Amino acid sequence: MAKLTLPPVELVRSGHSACPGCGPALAMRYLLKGTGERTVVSVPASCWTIIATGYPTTALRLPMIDTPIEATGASISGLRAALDALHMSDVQVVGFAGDGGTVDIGLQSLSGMLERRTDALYVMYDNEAYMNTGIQRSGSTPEGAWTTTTPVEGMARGKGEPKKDIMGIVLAHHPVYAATLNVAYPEDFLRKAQKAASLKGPRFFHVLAPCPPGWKFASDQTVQIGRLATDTGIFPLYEVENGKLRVTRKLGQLKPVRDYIKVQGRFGHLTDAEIDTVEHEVQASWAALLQREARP
Ligand SMILES: Cc1ncc(C[n+]2csc(CCOP(=O)(O)OP(=O)(O)O)c2C)c(N)n1
Ligand SMILES: [Mg+2]
Repeated sequence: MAKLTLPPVELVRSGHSACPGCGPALAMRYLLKGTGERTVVSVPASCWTIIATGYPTTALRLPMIDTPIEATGASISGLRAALDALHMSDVQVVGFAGDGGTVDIGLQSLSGMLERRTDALYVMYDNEAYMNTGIQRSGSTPEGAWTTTTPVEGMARGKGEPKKDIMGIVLAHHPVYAATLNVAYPEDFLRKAQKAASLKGPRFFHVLAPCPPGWKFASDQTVQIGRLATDTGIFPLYEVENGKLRVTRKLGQLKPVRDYIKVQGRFGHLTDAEIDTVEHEVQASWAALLQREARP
């Protein structure tokens, strides 16, 4: 991967109220370095509303609107129309929503924005649960994970359903550009943010953003765990431009998923046999991804 120097501009102020080691805080920071100062951000109810809007202050150095949780897609369509009417088509419109606000509550609104071909970038930062309200499971929580609504006690063994394939859903709408990003790989992150900012039309990011209190790991491990998510094949990094998929972090040999699972308290109850099942599933989906990349 080419080494880029991250632009020094900081559009996220220090002193905000994110937890130590917050993956979503890094996601916003890297994103805005890529989209630049002429950006408007729509943030629905999520951890990021708490991080950004301790009234009367704000953690962002640019305009932000606080959106109902289900309406991010609609709000960025409206912002785009309003800015175009004001002849401000150069302004980047960004929706910055959590996984719950995207794959569950805001899915219809996201679908509408993609289908209308809104010229905007929708970013889903995935901390894999409804974290702001107390670690409830979302459609994006991985199978087997402990959350407060998928407990581990008696017969209960964490979440019983697989993670929703949001990239598959988004790609069915044929966006001009969609990519997976990881806060643990900032150079890849920045390149994709800059690329998205250079394009017109509906664009989508799925960003892995580890959460120390929700995933139950020490706050100095965010980057280490983020890297393992990609290097084990659990969260591969790729981009799809006009239908053509390209893996942006090539991996010769996948690291064992055990290395990722064993360092997080939310998976502490998983047996060796259950981890082996995850390993097989990850290997199959990695092989399918490489096959898809090889298609002309
Ligand atoms: C319609 C509606 N239902 C529920 C809520 C309460 N609520 C506020 S933030 C939040 C959690 C959102 O989870 P996610 O989108 O994953 O963002 P995170 O908190 O993890 O950053 C919920 C359920 C709400 N604001 N509006
Ligand atoms: Mg979340």
